[in-house]
Amino acid sequence: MKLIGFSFIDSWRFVKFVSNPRKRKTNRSKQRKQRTGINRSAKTSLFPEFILVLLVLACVMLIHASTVAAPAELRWPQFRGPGGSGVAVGSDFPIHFGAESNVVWKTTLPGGHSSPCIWDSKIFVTGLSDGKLETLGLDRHNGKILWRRAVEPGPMEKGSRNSNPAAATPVCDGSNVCVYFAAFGLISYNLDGKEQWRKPLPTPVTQHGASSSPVIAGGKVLLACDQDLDSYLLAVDAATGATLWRNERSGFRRGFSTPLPWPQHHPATAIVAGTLRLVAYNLRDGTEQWSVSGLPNEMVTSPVAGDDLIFVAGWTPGAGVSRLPRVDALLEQGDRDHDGRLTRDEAPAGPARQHFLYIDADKDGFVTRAEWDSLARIFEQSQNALLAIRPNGTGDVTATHIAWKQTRGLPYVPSPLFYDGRIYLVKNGGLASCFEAKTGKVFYQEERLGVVGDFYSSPIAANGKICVASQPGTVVIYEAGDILNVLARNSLGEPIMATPAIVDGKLYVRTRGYLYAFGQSK
Ligand SMILES: [Ca+2]
Ligand SMILES: [Ca+2]
Repeated sequence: MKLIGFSFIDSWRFVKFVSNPRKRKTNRSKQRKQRTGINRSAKTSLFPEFILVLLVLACVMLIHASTVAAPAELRWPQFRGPGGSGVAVGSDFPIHFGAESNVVWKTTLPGGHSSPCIWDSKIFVTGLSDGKLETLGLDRHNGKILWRRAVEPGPMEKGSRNSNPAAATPVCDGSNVCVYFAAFGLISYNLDGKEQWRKPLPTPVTQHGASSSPVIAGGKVLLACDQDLDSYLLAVDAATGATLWRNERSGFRRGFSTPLPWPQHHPATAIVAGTLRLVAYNLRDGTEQWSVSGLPNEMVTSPVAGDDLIFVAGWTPGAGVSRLPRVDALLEQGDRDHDGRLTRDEAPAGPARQHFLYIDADKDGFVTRAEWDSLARIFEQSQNALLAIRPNGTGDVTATHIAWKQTRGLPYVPSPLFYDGRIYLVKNGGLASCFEAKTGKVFYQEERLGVVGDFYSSPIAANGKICVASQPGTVVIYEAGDILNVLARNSLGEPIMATPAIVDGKLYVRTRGYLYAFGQSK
């Protein structure tokens, strides 16, 4: 007690002493006068006060420097960067580069389709290596792998030749690097690779793997898990992994779209595109706030925001199958063992055979009447469209909140890009389109980028330029604006599935085997 009392009083006296230099000065002057008999000038007596101000300022600056966030230009924190926009803040990227030119560094990575997630001086990616699902942390300046952590997968999701179990892009909020593997669930590491929590989740029931990436909004990790059975949207506490709410998305089949927190700076909703509908969920409790119909049976692209509108573009070959035959006619034709359901062998040629795995929602090898009718209803309503939506209202706002709609130039996998008042689309075959964001006015539609092949990565932009990579491995750079003007076609000689990232004047591109950092050579 005595010690505590002494310390407190002593500290208090010290604070009083420091915070009252005039009194201190007076005391010192008195002492000096007593000692020497000389009264010093006011000018020199101000000196200690000046030093004190400097010291206080230095302390304030030190505290400021240690707590203030690094600039937004150094962050590309999730799938398609800041707010999922695909637009780099205050940065640029090189126009010309290749496997041997303008390479700042190049690092060998395990296979994976996840995009680089960047937080200041670190890059995070995932991959599949020796049957394990890995998360890697790299030094952004030199590409050196700083850490890698692996988890053992559960049952792998049913894939296609173009899928990979490490497809979801990590998300980072400065404290968490949160990754999702469909064959495992969610895991959070700190930025140095220390595991903070894990939340195993059942492997989704789907056909082409899973690819929706987690996002973080308001301290919540959001994961859209649309599958052929029991789709849901999940919110967990970013700090602990504890489930906060889970919304069952009945009526939604397989989907690959990443949620869009909205509004961007203070999100109140999570906007999720899925089968036939786009829905805004209240972030607080996961309840449905508003929705718009008019989308295809399956959504692969993710919505984006700009000019106070939400843009969503969906195209599937399924929307071309406007009607499935009546199930009674099919059973009469194919159900040889008269058990009231169809095996794949029994399914008559045509849509029943072609879409068998899709229609067989629970993947038990039989198409039942209920399964058939459910997907037939979805196919009947399926529409390929680019919609611009006013993001407010309550309930079904389809009739009142669609600002405009377009139906040509629609992409299958690449998400739309909103950039500087325009919407850009890129579809397979290298066909680019551009619309005025506010009105839907066409600037150009299905014009050739001069690069063939499919496109899996989404367009991104910075400093008046757009960048998009073809699946066979050519990165196209073109000017943002009303007229298509291709600036460069850079072949990297390897397939590209991931969307590149732009940070600090560099372009980070993941190919099949490598992560490249491209920059202007000095
Ligand atoms: Ca049968
Ligand atoms: Ca079945």
